[in-house]
Amino acid sequence: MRNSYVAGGHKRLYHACMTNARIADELELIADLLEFQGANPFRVRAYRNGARVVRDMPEPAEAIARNPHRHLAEYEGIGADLSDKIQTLATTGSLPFLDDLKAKVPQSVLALLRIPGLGPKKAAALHKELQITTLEQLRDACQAHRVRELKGFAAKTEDMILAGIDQAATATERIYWAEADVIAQALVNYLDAGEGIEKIEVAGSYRRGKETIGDLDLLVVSPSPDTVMDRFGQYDDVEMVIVRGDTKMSVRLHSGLQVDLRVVPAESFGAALQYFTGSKDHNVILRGLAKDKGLKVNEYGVYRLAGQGNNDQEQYVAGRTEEEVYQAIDLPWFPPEIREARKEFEWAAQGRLPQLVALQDIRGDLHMHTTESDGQDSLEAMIAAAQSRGLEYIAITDHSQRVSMANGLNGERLRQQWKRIDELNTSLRGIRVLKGVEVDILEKGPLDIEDQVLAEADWVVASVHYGQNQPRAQITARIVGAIKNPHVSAIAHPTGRLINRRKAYEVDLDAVFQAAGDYGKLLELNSNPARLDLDDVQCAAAKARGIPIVISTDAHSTLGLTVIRYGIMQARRGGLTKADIANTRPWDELRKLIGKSSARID
Ligand code: DGT
Ligand code: CA
Ligand code: CA
Ligand code: ZN
Repeated sequence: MRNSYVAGGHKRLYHACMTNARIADELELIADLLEFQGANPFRVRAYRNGARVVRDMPEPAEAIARNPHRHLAEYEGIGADLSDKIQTLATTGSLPFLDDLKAKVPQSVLALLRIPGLGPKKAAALHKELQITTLEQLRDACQAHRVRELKGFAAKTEDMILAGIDQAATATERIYWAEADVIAQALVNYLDAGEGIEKIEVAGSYRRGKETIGDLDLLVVSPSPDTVMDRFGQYDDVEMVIVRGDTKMSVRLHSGLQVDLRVVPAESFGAALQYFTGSKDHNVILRGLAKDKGLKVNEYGVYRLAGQGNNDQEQYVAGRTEEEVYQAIDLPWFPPEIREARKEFEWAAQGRLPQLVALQDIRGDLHMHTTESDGQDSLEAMIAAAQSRGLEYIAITDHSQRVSMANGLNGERLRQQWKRIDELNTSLRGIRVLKGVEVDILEKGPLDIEDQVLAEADWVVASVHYGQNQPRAQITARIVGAIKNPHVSAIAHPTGRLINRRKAYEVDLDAVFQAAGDYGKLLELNSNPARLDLDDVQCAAAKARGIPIVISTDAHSTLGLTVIRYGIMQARRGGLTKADIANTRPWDELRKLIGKSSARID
C-alpha cells in the first residue's frame, strides 16, 4: 500500500500525467478496498498483480492507452476488464468503479488501511467489531486494550498499530528514485527540445541516486533565461508556479512533486552543479577544505581570497566544470552517489576512491520468478529476455509452497522444473540457467523445502515472508538458521522493508553478517525500487565485514529484469566495487564463493 493515495485525494482532480506509479497506486487501492469488503481473494489478487505489472512497465501506460494501435492487454497479467479500467484511469484520471467502491466505505477507513501491519482484513474487523473509523478512535481503542480482545488480535498487535499510527502520521511524500526518473527524463527532454538550452542537468538527491527524492533540482545554461522559464511554466504537468525570479523558478507538478529550475552562466555551471548536487554535508566539508587553502566555493565558482574578507579582492579560479571545481581544491571528482560525507574525503586523502560497480560489470541475475509461481512470464521467456540483456547466467528462483497465494512450488514441482531446466541447458548457447528456488524461512524456523531437494539446486535464496512481526531474537535466529543450512546460498531482501510502506522487520543485521561471514554465504541487494534491500549503509557495513553482495532483480516479468540499474545505484552509494559484488564474477567462480563446487560435477 502506498500512502500517496490517502494524502492526495485532491490529485484525482487532475488527469494530466497519470504516471504508472499513480495508476498502480489506484489499482492497489481497489485491491485494498475489495479486500476490506471481503471480496473473492482471486479478484483482489488480479488487481494487485495488475498494479505490479503497471509499476514495472518500461513505457507509460497512458501512452498505450492513448494509442489506437496498442492495447494494454498486450501485457501478461492484464486481462480485458483490467485493461478497460486502466484505460479509463490513464486517460481521464479517475475511475467510476473506484469512486463507487470508495463511497461504500467511510473515508477515514482509508487512513486505517495505510497503517503498517494492519491491512484490509484487520481494518475490516476493527470496523465491524468496534465501529472504528478514525485513527483517533483506533489509538483510543488500542490504549484501552479493547483491540486485543478481538479474534486474531493480540497485545502485540496493539503495540504494532500504535507504532504504525505514529509512522503514518509522519509519513513523508518522498517518491521513489525510479518514479522521479520518469518525471525528470520527460521534463528534461521537453525543455531540451525548446529554444535556448545550452546545457541541462538534474542535480540534487536525484543525481546522487538516493532511494527517495524530495524534489527535483534542474540546472540550465542559457543565453535567454526568460525563454526557458516561460517554456517551463507551460509544461503540461505543471500544476502551479510557486515562485519565479530572474534566473530561478519553482513549480509544483500535478503529482505534488516540486521542481526547482535555475539558469546559470556557463562559467558557473560546474560550480552550480557541484553545489546543488550536494549533499549539504558533503559541501560543508568541501568548503572547509577550500578555506584551509585560502579559497572560497559557492554556486558561482571557486574564488581565491586575496585580502582579509575584502570581496573586491576575490579572484575567480574555477567553475565551468565540476572537475575543475574539485581540482582547484586538490580533490578528485567524486561520483555523485558517494557525496554523503561518509568516507569519501578520507578515501580521497588516501588517494583511493573506489572504482564503483557499474551496470556492465554484472554477469548474472540470481533471483527471478516465472509463471510457475507468481511471475508474469514463462521460463523460456525469462531466459530469452536475460539473453538479450547479455547475461551469462540466471537462476530461476520461484517461490516455495508456503507462499500459496503465489502458487509456490513443493519439492515435486521444483524437481519437474529443474528437469526442464536441465533439458533447456543442453541446447542453450551463451547463457546458463541455474536451478534455483526462493525458499521461505518458515515462522517456526525451518525451511519450506526439504534438504534432499535443496541439495539438487544450484542456487538457493532464503527469505522471510511470514511472521515479520516476531521479536528481534526470533527473526534473527530464523535467518541465521537459514544461513547455517548447507544448501542455502544467499538471503534475499534481508530486512524485508518496503520503502514508504513497511518498516524493516526487527533483525540483528550484525549477527546476520557474522553468520554469513562464518558460513560463507551471500546477502542480496534486491533491486526492486520499493525494496532496495540491503540499503546503501547496510551494503557498506556488509563490505566492511567482507560479505559479498549479490545484486538481484527479483523480476516477476521480463521487464522486471531492467530494475537492476536501481540496485547498481544503491550499491554505488554504498561504495561497492566490482569485486564486492558476487554476480560480477563468472558462475564458476561465484560458485566457489558459496562452497558448492565440491558437491557438484558438470
Ligand atoms: P531532497 O530534495 O530532499 O531529496 O534532497 P536534496 O539533496 O536534493 O536537497 P535540496 O533539493 O534541498 O537541495 C539540493 C542541494 O542543494 C543540496 O543537496 C545541497 C544544496 N543546498 C540546498 N540548500 C542548501 C543550503 O541551505 N545550504 C547548503 N550548503 N546547501 C544547500
Ligand atoms: Ca532535491
Ligand atoms: Ca530543491
Ligand atoms: Zn522473489
